[in-house]
Amino acid sequence: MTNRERTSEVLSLATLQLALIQFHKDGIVVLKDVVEHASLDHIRERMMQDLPRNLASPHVHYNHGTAHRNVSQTPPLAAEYLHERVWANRLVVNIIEHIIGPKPQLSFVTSNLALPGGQGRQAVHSDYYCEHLDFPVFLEVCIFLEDVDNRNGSTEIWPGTHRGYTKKDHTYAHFGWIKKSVFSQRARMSPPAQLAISKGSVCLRDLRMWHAGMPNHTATPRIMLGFMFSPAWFKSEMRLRMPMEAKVMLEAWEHVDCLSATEFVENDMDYLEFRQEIILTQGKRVGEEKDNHDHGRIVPGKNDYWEPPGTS
Ligand SMILES: O=C(O)CCC(=O)C(=O)O
Repeated sequence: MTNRERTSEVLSLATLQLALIQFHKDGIVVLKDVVEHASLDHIRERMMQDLPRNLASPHVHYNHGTAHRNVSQTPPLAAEYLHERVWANRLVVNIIEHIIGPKPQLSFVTSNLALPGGQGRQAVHSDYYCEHLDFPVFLEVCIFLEDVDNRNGSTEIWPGTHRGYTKKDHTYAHFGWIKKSVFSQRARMSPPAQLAISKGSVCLRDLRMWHAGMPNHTATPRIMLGFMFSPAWFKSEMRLRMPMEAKVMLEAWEHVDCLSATEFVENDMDYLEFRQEIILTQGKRVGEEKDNHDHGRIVPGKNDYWEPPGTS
């Protein structure tokens, strides 16, 4: 990518082609240096202030067991924190539009904090836990608020696993942990990796792609924001909740649809207590088939992740 593309926020045809080929091949593409650090630091500072209250809440949500210390936290939703290059980066949206069509709908916002001192790691899983179509539908924009690599919990990714796998490959009915026999066979062909990703980069991934949260061996929390987009025609059943003061800003982002899946709240909104439900199915009764988010209680064991031959 060139600096000219970064400044104009328009991708050249050559970059767009490269990004799309990469995305369709691996299920993930990374755009380097497309968000200014000041915006990331602004959000990070607030999230670090919010962290003690999130951890103290009776509703705190740990992913894949409490001991691993991977916790979800709603990022600040007040208007001053809605930096466009984070929430609706035009370069990334340009790629998204060529994958799932114009004006993609935003219907889910979250973050994962890999906290220091965690034990173990996450199970290899796909976030698309239910039956799904055989082409890209939900895309997640992941933004780390700091440099990441294998020391501080860069996510383990399994390139190419967005294609060819379905719910039959999952261990449990309502969340997408992958069966040992299936990921072992895949690893022989194409093992996973933990990428080194610099601050300011944006990852775009197909929600079907397998991945896993990894331990943070440093003393500083690693924060990854996640924004889920889906095609306008799909009509996601998830609902965002945002303070009314954010509406003008979201309306101004005409390149994305941040409105049709959003309920605006008039009074003071405690965004930290807004813990969004993941619903990726369509037309089903809520609760019929969904990620029950009970990962906090089920701890991944040795059968839930891959280790290179000769380890342990
Ligand atoms: O925090 C991460 O790196 C990944 C988290 C994740 O995949 C999850 O909680 O489902």
